[in-house]
Amino acid sequence: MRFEIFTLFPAMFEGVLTESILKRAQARGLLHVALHNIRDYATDKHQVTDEPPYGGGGGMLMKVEPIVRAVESVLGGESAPVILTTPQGQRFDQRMAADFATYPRLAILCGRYEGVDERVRRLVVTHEVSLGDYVLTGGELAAMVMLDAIARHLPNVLGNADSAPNDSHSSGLLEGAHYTRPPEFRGLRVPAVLLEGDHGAVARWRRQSALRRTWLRRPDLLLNAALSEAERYALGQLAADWSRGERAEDAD
Ligand code: 6GU
Repeated sequence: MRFEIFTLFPAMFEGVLTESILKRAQARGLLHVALHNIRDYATDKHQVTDEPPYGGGGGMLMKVEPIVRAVESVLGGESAPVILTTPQGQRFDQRMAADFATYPRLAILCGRYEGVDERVRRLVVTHEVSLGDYVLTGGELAAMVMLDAIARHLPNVLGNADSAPNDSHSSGLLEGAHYTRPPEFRGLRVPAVLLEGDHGAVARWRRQSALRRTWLRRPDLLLNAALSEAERYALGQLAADWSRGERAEDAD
């Protein structure tokens, strides 16, 4: 998959792209990231990319011409989603990350200042995406978050082929508790079932742990999770224990 990132600050991406999983994915040819400096597409001799808004009001806006030139010359008429990062966009989530991962090519336009000239939206933007209800100084961090979350859905990017479907949110639930060696630390023991090698029992325990954790931390997710009858019953038991004062431990 190829990402075309349009930004005024390409150097911000360096660390993210040159370490760990994203570095390896690029080295293996699974992921290509091209950084395009919008300033290079400005037409005037001072390479101006921002201006105060018509009508006043303070702040600066990103100008329309450099952005449209940049996007049109890089995409060259090929159709690809062009995502504008903006706090006014649709909220980014795991489903959106998986959907975007199905495209061979994706452009991300990093908004800055008070935003972009409205004509940028009309002319080149296909999707507007926000990370959440807070304001960042610019869209670069948001673009890196999206790039990372999308890239880990690409085939072979993650080491273990089945780790993405088990992630928090992929199943509609949070992930449950995990343990590694040693079996006991400062009196805290790893649940016995995990040490006994019964894979079926381990899978049931994990699902139960995920359900419990989701119920405690993000009960809103349970409304849309695909649950079996037995799981709905188990949740009812959790709720009944809770109301009797037998509080389920979060870290089991
Ligand atoms: Cl995508 N951009 C900016 N500037 N702020 C944000 C955001 C995006 N998502 C949350 N806050």
